[in-house]
Amino acid sequence: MSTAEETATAAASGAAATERFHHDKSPYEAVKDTPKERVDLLAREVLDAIHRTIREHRVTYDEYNALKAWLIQVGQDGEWPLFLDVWVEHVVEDVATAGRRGSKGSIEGPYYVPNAPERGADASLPMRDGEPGTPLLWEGAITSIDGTPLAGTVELWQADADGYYSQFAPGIPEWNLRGTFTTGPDGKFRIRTIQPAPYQIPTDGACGKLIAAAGWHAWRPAHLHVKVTAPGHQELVAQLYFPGDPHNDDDIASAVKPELILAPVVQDDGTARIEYGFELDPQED
Ligand code: MBD
Ligand code: FE
Repeated sequence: MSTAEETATAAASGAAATERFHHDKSPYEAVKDTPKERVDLLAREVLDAIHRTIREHRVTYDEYNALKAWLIQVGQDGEWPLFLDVWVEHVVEDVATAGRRGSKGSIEGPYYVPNAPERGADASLPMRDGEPGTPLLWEGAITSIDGTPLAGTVELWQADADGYYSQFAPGIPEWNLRGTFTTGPDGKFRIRTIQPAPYQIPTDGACGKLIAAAGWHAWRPAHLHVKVTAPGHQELVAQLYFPGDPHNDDDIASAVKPELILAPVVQDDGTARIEYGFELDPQED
């Protein structure tokens, strides 16, 4: 990639997302005691589903070879995190949170980075001078499902008004529009940021190739990502959306739920004010 023009490319954001995933603790650690029987069952059922599709639709050698080339390209472009989080994670999230009584969650996606700068309970997200976009003022609180306020953290990350995430697109300051807000015993937070724009996943890589070949679209509605924690409570990962977004009903990542749509009120100074809090489920054990 030319540093002179600093173009956002699928391969560059894919490489960053893949590297980020490998920086977390080994994903194998948590499943190291999985019995062979379960691995056998899951692997066999997935393969059976592929075999069934091939037989039912008489998949040809040309199609098989195109698939093989495409799967190789997904890896070369670093787009496995993108592919899996867009087309698979929402079902994993549904299953994982089915028993929750508190706030609804949604998928994390490929662009979370831990340890974003600490901002306190009442502050702005880190942003550039004159960061484009409608100013947002967001007030809320972290509580337990019985209403008890919780001292905890809200990590917030979002795309800018052009749909780009810091750390994954070039030319954006590190930690731009990423922050950690820590609440006191009253659980309350007040965050200033800007309204993100609808977001198109990269179209110039392997995922974009699938989207074009299938006649799909690449859009996600505008969204704010959050990860909320408090001692003794289950971590909540969610995304919040804006009413009237044309892609709330056809998010490519299938990650919108009605409970996650905000109700902003535009004030005289043009700031959109939102109230939205989080109810966390107590830890299970
Ligand atoms: C995103 O910004 C996102 O949130 C998801 C889930 C997938 C791709 C890009
Ligand atoms: Fe996102």
